[in-house]
Amino acid sequence: MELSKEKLLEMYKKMVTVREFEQSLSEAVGSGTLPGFVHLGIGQEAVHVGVAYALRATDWVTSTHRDHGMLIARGADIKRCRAEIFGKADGYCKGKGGSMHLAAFDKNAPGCNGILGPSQTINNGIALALQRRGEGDIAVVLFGDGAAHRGEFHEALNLAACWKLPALAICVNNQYAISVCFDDACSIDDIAARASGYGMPGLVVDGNDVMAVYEAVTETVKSIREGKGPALLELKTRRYKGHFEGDPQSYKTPEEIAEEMKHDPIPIFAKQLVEQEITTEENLKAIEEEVQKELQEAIEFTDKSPYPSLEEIYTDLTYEERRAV
Ligand SMILES: Cc1ncc(C[n+]2csc(CCOP(=O)(O)OP(=O)(O)O)c2C)c(N)n1
Ligand SMILES: [Mg+2]
Repeated sequence: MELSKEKLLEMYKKMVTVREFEQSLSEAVGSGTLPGFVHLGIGQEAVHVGVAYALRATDWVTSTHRDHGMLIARGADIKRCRAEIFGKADGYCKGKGGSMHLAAFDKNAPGCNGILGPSQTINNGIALALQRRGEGDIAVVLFGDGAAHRGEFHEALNLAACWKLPALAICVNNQYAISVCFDDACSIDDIAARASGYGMPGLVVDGNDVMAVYEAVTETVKSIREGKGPALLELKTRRYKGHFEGDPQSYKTPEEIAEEMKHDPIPIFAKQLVEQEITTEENLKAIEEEVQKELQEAIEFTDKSPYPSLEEIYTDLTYEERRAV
């Protein structure tokens, strides 16, 4: 592992933060304090953290309904993320975006997206702007295996390839689109194979191994920054919770769920860190306790924050206003 010890432990802390943040949302849905649809990324932390740490602060990331973790991994304030998801005035979007449209412009993260597909074409727009600026920054989009079957996927890859945009498309293949299993919805094994149809590199990566994700994204980004054009990565992972919080996943067998849990990215990374003598189990425990403290602060911050006033309905409607939030 060529990253410094501090960076590696920071990555571990981020993975645990994302997990615990999402877990606390699950509990809030269960107790009835968080209404509405929430899609949790529990099980996909290696994707969020591996991608985030391979990028630089001036790059951009757009994402999906399951990507609170992407923003947190990128450094977004968990207090403002949680407040946003609860519809509170101190949230990143003043409580008007919610879980599915959580955005953190201070982290070049223009948002999760509740509609499948458009983030891929939106990402091309960002990539075009970055290409014109000419500072070597890139635009990254995350989308699911289900979204990879929509028209926008093909349109976006084709245009990005024709214009050699500095764009990285990342398919987070968790094997399900709601209750539809990947094998029933796709005639090939890997979404990454579609890259050749657009004349760009396509790579399959173990999305449960944070270092594998980090390394693959780092290498790919290097080539994109050199002006070699866009690329497609497919990160194979699993989601441990249902499609939305409350979905009992009756479309998965208990054996399948047990098998998924064997590839939990957090214990995998913890084992790597201890076996390579980067840290000790006690240190990892201390990090986990720190996360619990920070999460508690985010919960208190959210509880104290008011709901937005009615007049707020008419503000932040233009792009310029949204950017200023
Ligand atoms: C255009 C559009 N069609 C349908 C939906 C309803 N929908 C929400 S999530 C989802 C499945 C998404 O699957 P995938 O892309 O694999 O992402 P995952 O939920 O697995 O992260 C669907 C069909 C939607 N949000 N937008
Ligand atoms: Mg999926």
